Amino acid sequence: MNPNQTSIKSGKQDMFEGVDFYGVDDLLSEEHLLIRTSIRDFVKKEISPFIEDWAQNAHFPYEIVKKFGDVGAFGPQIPSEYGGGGLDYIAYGLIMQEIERGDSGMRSTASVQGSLVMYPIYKFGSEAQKQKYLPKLASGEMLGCFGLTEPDHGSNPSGMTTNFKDMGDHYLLNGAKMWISNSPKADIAVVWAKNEEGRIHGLIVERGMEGFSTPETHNKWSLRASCTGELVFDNVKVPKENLLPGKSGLGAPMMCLDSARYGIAWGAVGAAMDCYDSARRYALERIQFDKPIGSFQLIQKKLAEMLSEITKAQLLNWKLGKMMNEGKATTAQISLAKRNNVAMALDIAREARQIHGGMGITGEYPMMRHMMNLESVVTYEGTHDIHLLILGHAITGIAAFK
Ligand code: TGC
Ligand code: FAD
Repeated sequence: MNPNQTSIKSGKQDMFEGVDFYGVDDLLSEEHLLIRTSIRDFVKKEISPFIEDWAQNAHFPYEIVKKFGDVGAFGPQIPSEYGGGGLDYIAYGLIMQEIERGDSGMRSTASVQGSLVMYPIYKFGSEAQKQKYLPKLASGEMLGCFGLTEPDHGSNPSGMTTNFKDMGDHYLLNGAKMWISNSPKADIAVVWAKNEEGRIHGLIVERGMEGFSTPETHNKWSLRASCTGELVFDNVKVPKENLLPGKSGLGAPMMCLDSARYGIAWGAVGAAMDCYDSARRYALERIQFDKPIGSFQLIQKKLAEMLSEITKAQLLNWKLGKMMNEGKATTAQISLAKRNNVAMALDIAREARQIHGGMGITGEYPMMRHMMNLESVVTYEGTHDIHLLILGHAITGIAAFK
């Protein structure tokens, strides 16, 4: 079945065909192109027809979790022996791009699971932890979340106060995390907390442990199809075998963030392409002053600038993906791409909305939803300004955070 013929977005066909002005596809392998096609088709069938309703109704479609597992969207970069896709970072990026073309909240669900839950268990977990959790997370049988941010410690996670004490046969965990994607529905949480010496460690906390709750955060104007909540730990007894043994210190969660921020750099290009695609079609269809509005220079300027920015971001992602595959990408290089591409996508969403005039504010078109989503994306995983400071640090050798 050709998804172009069947998928309906807000009562309209999802006609998206891709944006590739510079032949960036020539830089991709056959396998990359196949993976992209399969995820693009999945989005047209499983996300586009429903996303406006989910977002308007602030509904997280829990059934998408199993579907993401089936299509290989969870942990594509994790080795296949643990249920992951065993794919490279360019494939991972393409998957995030296509899912975020559908919706940033849907990409959040997938990237948290792959980069912030499966990755730390794979990288820092014991063999028993990997066997216990990774295959179920990969298949979508289990959903996870990642708890770093606290009410009083967002950009400055090293100040966290969530803590655990060694009680001999178990750890006792206390504290709270805030703004946690997937938390209200998650089966497990990878939680970052300080031990009695103030050293940060990762712990796997399971739903059902006494004293552990996950209240939902309501009234968001952004990422409305994704669920967000808190993690509250009130004397939670965590078995000792749930501590991630492989790495401690802030560097451990920061390594997870490198992987997730990389996925966001690709995802943002997906959102930008969706807005550009919609604007280009509308500009050719909408008649004012007896002509398609696409014939006016000011509209052409907007479209030309959008295409220029998308093309630059695609090339940036491809090169960053090569460096990720070689294990050479630095945190600052990832920051540059995350910061640039999310800001670019937000600008394009706003310009594309203008091209649609009044129609642009309705759910008939995707720009307002992308725009509101991107307000979260520009803030989470390090704000726009924090990434600027990470770059400033790399340029000067001087950290200006404090
Ligand atoms: P700083 O002094 O720079 O570093 C402390 C220690 O951490 C090490 N480190 C890294 N190690 C490996 N990889 C990295 N990327 C690392 N970054 C830092 C560093 O070497 C040092 O180690 P050591 O051994 O010397 O102690 O740290 P700082 O306290 O000054 O803070 C700076 C920094 C960069 C952490 C902060 O500016 C920052 O990035 N803040 C942003 C916080 C953030 O991004 N939070 C994200 C929460 S998760 C989330 O948003 C998920 S949304 C998911 C979704 O829905 O898609
Ligand atoms: P603050 O840190 O309070 O920042 C407020 C403002 O001050 C920002 O503009 C910031 O740039 C600026 N600022 C802060 N420090 C400096 C400085 N040194 N110099 C200059 N300016 C500065 N976290 C998780 O752990 N897991 C998740 O799954 C997760 N999901 C999220 C989902 C959503 C929808 C949202 C909105 C957030 C999520 N987060 C998650 C949290 C996110 O990572 C934080 O919101 C983000 O890191 C910023 O922290 P903050 O909101 O506390 O803002």
